[in-house]
Amino acid sequence: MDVGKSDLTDRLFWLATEDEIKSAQTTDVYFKYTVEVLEKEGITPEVIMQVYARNLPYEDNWGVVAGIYEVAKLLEGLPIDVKAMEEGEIFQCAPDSVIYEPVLEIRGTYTSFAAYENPILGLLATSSSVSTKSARIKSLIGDKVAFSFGSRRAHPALAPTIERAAYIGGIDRVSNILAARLLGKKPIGTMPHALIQVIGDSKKAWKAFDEGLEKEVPRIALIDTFSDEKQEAISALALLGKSLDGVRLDTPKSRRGDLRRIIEEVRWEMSIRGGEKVKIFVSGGLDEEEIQNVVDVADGFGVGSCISSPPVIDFSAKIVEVPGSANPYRAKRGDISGSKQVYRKKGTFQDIVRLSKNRPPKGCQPLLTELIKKGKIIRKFETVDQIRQRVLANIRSLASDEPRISWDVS
Ligand code: PCP
Repeated sequence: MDVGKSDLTDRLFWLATEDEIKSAQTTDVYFKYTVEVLEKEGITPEVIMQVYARNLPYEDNWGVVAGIYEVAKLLEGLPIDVKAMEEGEIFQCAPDSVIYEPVLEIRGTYTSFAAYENPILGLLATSSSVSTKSARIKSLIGDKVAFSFGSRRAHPALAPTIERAAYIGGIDRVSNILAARLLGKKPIGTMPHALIQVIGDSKKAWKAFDEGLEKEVPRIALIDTFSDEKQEAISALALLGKSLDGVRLDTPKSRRGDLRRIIEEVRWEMSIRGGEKVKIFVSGGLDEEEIQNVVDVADGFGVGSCISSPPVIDFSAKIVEVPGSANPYRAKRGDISGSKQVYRKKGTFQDIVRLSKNRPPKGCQPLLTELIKKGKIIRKFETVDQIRQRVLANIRSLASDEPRISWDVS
């Protein structure tokens, strides 16, 4: 019986290399079977495949698609044409309808890209799930700040992907050093409990932090390690005075009680002592609900697992058309045939889905545009800041413009 391997010899971690990803070695074996059978049968038609999510793990029916640029690099060089939404675009689902919004479309000989279905979906699901959760959090907090602290909750190889997706989804700053470097940003951090535990005294730790680090590092004192947040906040203010930029409450669940009231106490006690400008950051197991509960009394949020291990957006990749064949429309049960385009009425989130070959509706713009032509990437990638600004603008508009999908076959 195959007892499997205890460890690896050609690499340190159980991770795919870039070359293995690029050559679709991470695919599922049934795609290998499929290509083998089709090639032996000489059945190698051109097909149109579309990638879409039939539903979202949220009440709201909108998501932020991300990972498109990585998919472009994955597919570059294959003899295919690809259309896609822009990185960071808002896409919609209609869970009570058969319609969906494709975020990507591939056209080419099926056997030439069949094996890539896995990595395409993996790249889109990972980044879109993080970007969508990040956008939801940012839409909750408005102009307040949210920091991504969650890279520690995922495999370290994914840190750059996760933090990029969080940033373009609207999160203000990331804590992961490598990810921040690749983003061209400065990482954000406060202080861990370990610093205070090793020194053994909160005040000594805050003082050492203030005296030991360059001035650009924000002086945000962690105030929940050994004693009550209110007392520690008063002590931190008394000790650091004007150099105290903020305090962070990471109150453990066993002491949390009413986090909102604790924050208000800290706000009151610091403000009556001249610390009204000291920011209050909260962290520790934050999710949308807990952020919602304290969004008006806290100034900033450190969010980890909620961003780095979000509910997954379940993208599917399905053949919707075999153009030029006797029966081109062959959607599987539960789906609808034909290459579709998503048209968005300018300045709104009113979308119309139509067959790509049908005439576009007036006053709308198509969301699926050319990404790859004959294997060559023809889209100019935007910077992460350009993408993020567009997502933030969309988040603001979504607050007032109810997104809607309609479809017709005209
Ligand atoms: C880290 C940091 C934040 C946590 C992670 C954010 O704390 O202080 O509180 O991640 P989360 O949103 O998933 O909780 P930990 O490393 O968990 O250390 P501790 O258990 O002392 O909070």
